[in-house]
Amino acid sequence: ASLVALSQAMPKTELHLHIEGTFEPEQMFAIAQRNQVALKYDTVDALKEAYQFTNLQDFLDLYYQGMSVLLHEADFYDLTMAYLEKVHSENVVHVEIFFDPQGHTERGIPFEVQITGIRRALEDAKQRWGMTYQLIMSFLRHLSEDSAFQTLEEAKPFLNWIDGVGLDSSEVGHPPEKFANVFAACRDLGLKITAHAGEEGPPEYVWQALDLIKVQRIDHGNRALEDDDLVAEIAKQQLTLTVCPLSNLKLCVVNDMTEHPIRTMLKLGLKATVNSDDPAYFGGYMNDNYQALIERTQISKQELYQLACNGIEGSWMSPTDKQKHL
Ligand code: ES4
Ligand code: ZN
Repeated sequence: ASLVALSQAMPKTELHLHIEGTFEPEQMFAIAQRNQVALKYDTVDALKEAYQFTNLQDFLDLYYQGMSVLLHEADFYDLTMAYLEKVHSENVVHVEIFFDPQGHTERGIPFEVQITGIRRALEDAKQRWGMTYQLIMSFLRHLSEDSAFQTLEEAKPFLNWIDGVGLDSSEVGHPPEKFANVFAACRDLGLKITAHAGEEGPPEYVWQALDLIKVQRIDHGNRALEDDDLVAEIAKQQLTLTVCPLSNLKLCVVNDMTEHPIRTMLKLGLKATVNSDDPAYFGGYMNDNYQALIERTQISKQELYQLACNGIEGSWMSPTDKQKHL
């Protein structure tokens, strides 16, 4: 069979996925209409034409605009269910989903509305298909640590539903050290910890994620490769990197897919995985990310298998779920 067919057939995990980044333009217009809110673009095509980014911030500006039409529990349910149906069809058996509570509470949408809708879809997918999941709330790093603490307070009634905490949004100028105290509080509550690091930010930010945030994995991590000691430390700790090939291309973290460092990461002994990040904005879901690597790099069958295995091993699923999927 072709490598593409093989990659499509493999059972896969998604460990780096922002649920608000799965908002397809068609669904965005439908929900905007039923909520009677206006979008800045007149048509689906006009919106899609705006999806040309030169850096992370270009994208984030549109991402926050898009999510602003989400008002009700049913909106969060519909968004999440559309994503889960899509990746179920791609043989994704386990998902770890980020949501950005502050992107919604700042607009007056209660934490409870968000998490109830997202979780109901995840539970339905589990019932229907045996899909397993973890739910990760992410702090917006362009906001203050106080705002993150406030969000943690709002999350407390729902801690049974929250598996981990992440750190996302505009990286440069907002190093992990800014959030050292709130992540210490999260660790004390028994939450698992991850952070975006080394997407646009320097190796120093990845060091801070390790040493100050004490991450259990790293989201992206591309720029860690600039520092040999850092590579050695990530390998020593066996930290998983949740790498996002199409995201890296769209946000110009790499200039061309042929230059994507994911195979280098594997050769250096790093536990790289393939993920889609914000698939509605970056031109593809899980299988598209594998296909891009297959078509544009010299990736082997062995490496594809390694990436999928790293996804199972690096996931936060329970040992029982791991048994089930192996
Ligand atoms: C994100 Cl690609 C990426 N990087 C940082 N923060 C994000 N939030 C949503 N997608
Ligand atoms: Zn991300």
